[in-house]
Amino acid sequence: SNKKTGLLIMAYGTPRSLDEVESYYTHIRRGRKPSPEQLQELTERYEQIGGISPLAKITEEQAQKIEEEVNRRFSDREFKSYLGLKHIDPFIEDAVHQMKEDGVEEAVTLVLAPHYSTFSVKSYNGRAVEESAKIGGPSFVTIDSWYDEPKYVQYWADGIKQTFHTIPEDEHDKTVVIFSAHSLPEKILQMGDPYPAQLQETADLIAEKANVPHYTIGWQSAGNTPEPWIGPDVQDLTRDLYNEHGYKHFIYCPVGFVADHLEVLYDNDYECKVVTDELGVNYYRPEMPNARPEFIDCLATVIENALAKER
Ligand code: FEC
Repeated sequence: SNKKTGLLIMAYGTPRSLDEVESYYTHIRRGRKPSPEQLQELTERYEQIGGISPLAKITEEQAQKIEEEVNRRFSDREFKSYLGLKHIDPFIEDAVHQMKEDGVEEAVTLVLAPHYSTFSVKSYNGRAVEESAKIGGPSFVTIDSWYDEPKYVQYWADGIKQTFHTIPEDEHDKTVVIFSAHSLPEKILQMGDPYPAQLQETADLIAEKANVPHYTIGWQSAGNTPEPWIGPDVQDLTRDLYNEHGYKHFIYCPVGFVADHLEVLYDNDYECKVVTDELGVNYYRPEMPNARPEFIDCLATVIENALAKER
């Protein structure tokens, strides 16, 4: 019979309603409750993007569709997906318990973020492996990163090409693409974290494929802590690029993320647009991958490659 294989699909997680914002935020802050002002500020950001209800659905849809697609591709395995979230239930640990209950002995881990960092992917995979060791759960084939998967590169290259079609040809040279990912505390640099170099490589690959004349990388959504975070921040970068080069068109590609969530709908579509409006230049942001078929195909390929390496 077919080999039962778990798919541990991990993502950041988002509150499902405004009532859950406080517990979610407390978890992100490693158990420290936010002040009423901080809570208010985050709640207002969610309200600004029209509330939060659709965001959680995207991750669920991604997991469901990945499961369907890998089941189409393998005749000797039967895959079942388990959603494991970093900051809200079902937590990563819950998913590991469910797999054990279901008798899953082998599973593949996939984090819905392309770049590896000790702050992101390492902690997702680490939590899964640790919990499994504690309870005698499944053994894992862990995927560390997929930032250079050709289908991911193609996805963004296509989005950028489509965007360029909406810009007059003689202004392509007045157009810049900003590739970004979530900022992290600067101390990761001293730890030799591969995260910044991986973002640069994603940008180089996409820019080459889409024939982008001008591009650069930037960082977004930095936390509100006293320690320094990796820069330049995308908002400052927008101003600097305008001042130095006089670009008229700014295309934002938040390639460190894969869904329409707060960090994109607010930090790009609202905050960066405030700056482009102020400068009198045009704002563009290609569509996020979400559960689009091309992206599901991309992630199924990432899983297929990881399992092929194990053989
Ligand atoms: O739409 C949503 O509801 C969730 C959007 C969301 C995504 C996301 C992705 C990443 N984060 C990463 C690191 C950090 C670090 C801190 C931090 C704080 C927040 C806060 C919110 C938030 N993050 Fe997030 N992140 C998202 C949302 N993140 C809300 C708290 C308020 C704020 O600071 O804005 C700082 C924690 C601390 O204070 O100690 C560090 C990384 C990613 C990308 C990789 C991944 O998706 O896992 C890295 C989406």
